[in-house]
Amino acid sequence: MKKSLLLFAAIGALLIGCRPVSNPEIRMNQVGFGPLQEKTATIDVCCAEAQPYVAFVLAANGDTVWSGTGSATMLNPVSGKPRQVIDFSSVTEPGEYTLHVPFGQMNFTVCQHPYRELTRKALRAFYYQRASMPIVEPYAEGYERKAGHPDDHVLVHSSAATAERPEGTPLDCSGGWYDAGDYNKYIVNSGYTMGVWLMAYEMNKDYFDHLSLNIPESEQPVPDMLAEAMYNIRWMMTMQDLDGGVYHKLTEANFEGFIRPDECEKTRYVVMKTTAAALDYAATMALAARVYAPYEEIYPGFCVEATEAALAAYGWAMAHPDVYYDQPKMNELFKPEITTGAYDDFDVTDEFYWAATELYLLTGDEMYKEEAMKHKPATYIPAVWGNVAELASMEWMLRTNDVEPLLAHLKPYTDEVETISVHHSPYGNRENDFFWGCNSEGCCWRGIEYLFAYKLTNNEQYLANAQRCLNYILGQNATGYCYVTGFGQKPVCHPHHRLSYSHPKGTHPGFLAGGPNPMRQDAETDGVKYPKDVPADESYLDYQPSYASNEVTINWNVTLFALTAGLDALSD
Ligand code: G3I
Ligand code: 9MR
Repeated sequence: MKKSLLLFAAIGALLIGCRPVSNPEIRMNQVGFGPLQEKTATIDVCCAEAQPYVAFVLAANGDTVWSGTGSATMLNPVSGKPRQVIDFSSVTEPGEYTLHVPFGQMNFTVCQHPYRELTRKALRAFYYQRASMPIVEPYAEGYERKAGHPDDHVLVHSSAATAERPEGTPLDCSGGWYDAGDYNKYIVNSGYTMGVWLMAYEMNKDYFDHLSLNIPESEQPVPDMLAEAMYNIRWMMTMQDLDGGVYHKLTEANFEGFIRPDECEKTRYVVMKTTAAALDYAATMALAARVYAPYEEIYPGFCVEATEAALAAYGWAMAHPDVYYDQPKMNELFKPEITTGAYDDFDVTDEFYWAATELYLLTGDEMYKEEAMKHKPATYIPAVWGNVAELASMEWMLRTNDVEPLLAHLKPYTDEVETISVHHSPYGNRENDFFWGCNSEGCCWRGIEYLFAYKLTNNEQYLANAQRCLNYILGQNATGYCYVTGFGQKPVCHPHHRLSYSHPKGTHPGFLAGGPNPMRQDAETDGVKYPKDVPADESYLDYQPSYASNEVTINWNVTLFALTAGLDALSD
């Protein structure tokens, strides 16, 4: 009985393609390589003194198409583990291959568009995240579910009460995407996500104009990715108060359990207006008013409405330049207590810079240019939800070509690839590369920076490094995981994602997991157990409770597809 159960479990696991293959010695991009793309893999070797290992590549018909050796042994600068890099870039014919090394083997694919399906799935992930509507076939592609969180009767929290909208006033704030593994909707993170989203669109318009996502709006004469984004932008618009201020978030008082959206019954609130929310909102609306201008017929009146919304929000922020979201402090003053995601940010200089930049580009009003320059940061800082300066800097770079600060920022990482990187990547060579959400905020974002540098300079070295960042995400990394659900031979199977956990079909495809995080906040507060003494770059658990290393979010997924789409667009 036991044996047959085991057999069934094994067959079931194989059928759903979610059985991690234990192959610790070989780490490589498990999704595929373009014909002319650099192709490398990383192998573990016995010791620092190991001589280059012998390796060869077999084609599907058994022919040896490449043979050679690994590099000199290098010690991983984070863990100290001895590794070698194998370079088999000369395999250029599309096909299925196997890389053989002394202690193992691993299959890989060479094809013309290795990242098209990945890009499509990473974008479709947002369709799955839609609140307030059912996910139906033929768009669900196997992941149908009932609507949840109508959000048409959200209450004004005491922290957000005004004379016109006193505490408990019901508002209709339906639609939008769930933020992450939780079911709440946060303006700061949505704003950042829309910024990266629309910037990705602007940089690859032709590509996205032709990318079909199979969503309910696919028949409309508007690019699918803009239609998907509009679902969230419309929700964001409902979050503006009558005075121009914007609620920080729409949330339950405390996180839901791991139940389906349609089972959720907690009261939802709009909470406290903040400067960061107003500015991220203003930037998003100004950017959207510009990007959606050609689609006036499909979205009548949208651009005027978005422009007015942006101006009003910016005006509010100028009048309230330092209202920060401090959840513990807020909870001392207002009830019910709110314990969900904070997205707290106590420096809004960068938000002023981004919003003023977008308002200037939309209106041409010099006042906003002055405002932008007043808030421009002195140093170069990668863009994350809590620091959006680079989103503005990218807009300026596109117009002035002043790319030097970006190149200077990238230089040390570029140098590391050739000198110390056991994963042949400009990411993952430093202890501080690893933190909550680092797969996106560290690795994918750096890949996007390289792509951007390539666009502005045409220097192929930057393109190669963008690709290397993606290789890291897709398996050439310290854990050997392909960090995107539904992809790779060692995929992420158990993300911290209520939608996936509560769905009969389980893990939804196309989501990027947060990644190794040595701070392990989930261990402290929720008793998540990590193996003892794991190095920073392996501090990751494919384990549903591990929200600090294995959650999925909209802001991370947008960087995934911005990177894969940018690379895929070049494969045509
Ligand atoms: O950015 C620094 C980095 O420069 C530094 O090297 C590193 C190590 O100290 O820390 C980094 O900061 C981390 C930051 O995430 C990175 O964005 C913080 O330690 C870490 O506490 C912070 O975590 C945030 C987390 O909420 C806790 O506040 C995540 O960014 C953020 O994505 C996450 O957001 C949650 C929402 O609140 C609720 N919904 C799910 C979502 C994802 O987990
Ligand atoms: O599920 C929550 C996740 O979305 C957040 O990122 C994370 C940090 O705020 O919190 C998760 O919720 C956990 C809560 O913080 C503590 N108790 C367990 C919850 C679910 O595992």
